[in-house]
Amino acid sequence: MRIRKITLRELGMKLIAPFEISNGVSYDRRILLVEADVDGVAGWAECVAGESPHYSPETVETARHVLCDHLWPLMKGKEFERAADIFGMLESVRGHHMAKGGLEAAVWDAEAKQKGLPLWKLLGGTREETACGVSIGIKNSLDELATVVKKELDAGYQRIKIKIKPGKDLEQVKRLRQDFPKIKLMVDANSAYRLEDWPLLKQLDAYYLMMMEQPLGWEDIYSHAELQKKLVTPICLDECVHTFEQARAALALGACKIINIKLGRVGGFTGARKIHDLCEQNGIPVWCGGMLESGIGRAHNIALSSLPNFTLPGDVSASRRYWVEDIIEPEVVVSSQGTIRMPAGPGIGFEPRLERIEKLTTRIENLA
Ligand code: OSB
Ligand code: MG
Repeated sequence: MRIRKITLRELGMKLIAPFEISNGVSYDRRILLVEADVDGVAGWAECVAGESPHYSPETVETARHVLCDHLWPLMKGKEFERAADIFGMLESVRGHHMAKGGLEAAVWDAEAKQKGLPLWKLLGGTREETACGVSIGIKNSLDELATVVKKELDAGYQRIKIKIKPGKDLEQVKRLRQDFPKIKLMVDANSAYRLEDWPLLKQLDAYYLMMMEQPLGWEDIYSHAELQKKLVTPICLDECVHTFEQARAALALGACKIINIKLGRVGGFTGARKIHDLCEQNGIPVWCGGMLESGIGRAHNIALSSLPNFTLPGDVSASRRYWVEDIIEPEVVVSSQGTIRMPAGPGIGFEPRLERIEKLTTRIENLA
């Protein structure tokens, strides 16, 4: 196989509602799509870098630069056997996992299409449907939060994750537990606390949360291990785990009992599968995180979620929670049971809507 050409498109897409997390608010997304021509077959993927470097150091701009000036030169004219080889071919570039993940995932889609297989089957997936949760941003009032939670539960979602930050934490959880004593509930702090805040986080133990996601520093595996010793609530790591080696360190130190796997954060499917397998061998469940993706990135998340150790509901939810109109056909829909079925078609199993994509494109670059 050889990548003949890459088309990078940046799209401007307005979220249906602003999404607030501990370190910023998103209103409009800059969606970076990677289309790879692999021996005449088009593979599509999304680079999930954000507009600003507040979740990870990468941004849409850094990803574009690294894709054009560093990753493409490593791939141009090179023969490879399968998409699984790409991660290794990009190894000389340090970090920049979201840029790498966008490129790698596009080649996976193309390989699956060449073989006439759904991507989830090519990956070795076994789950024919995946359980869905929702991630709910920080709200202005407790009533507003409770109203949104009720709406998502009524839609069928199996678990609720709320974003927290200092001053918007205990009261929020307490209120939801009053209104919804039995639901699967969890919190995500996006690194808003420090180990010294443990007495406050310890109070959350009273509300039998499924897990507490990334409470401490984005690179601070050690402090999570210290915190986990003090808590009954399982810690789930997100920001801290970019590599297999970091996952191994986190498990060895007891820094978490669950890992959220995001394709972009770990550099694509090869990195994701290695972390998935390590967790499976160690009895650590995983689930698929989200990055407010368009339908293209969402489709890849669905395929990833078919792997056997994705035993917990993910942050992969319906297109219409994010967008008035998505850029794939069909859109991602969630059943009233809170599940998404694996698609039957080849590759990602959803068609890019080229006309709509063109309309939303603000910038285009061809690498050949
Ligand atoms: O921490 O999981 C996170 C969105 C942007 C950046 C980080 C995170 C999130 C979400 C949203 O939680 C998940 C989604 O609905 O796509
Ligand atoms: Mg998170």
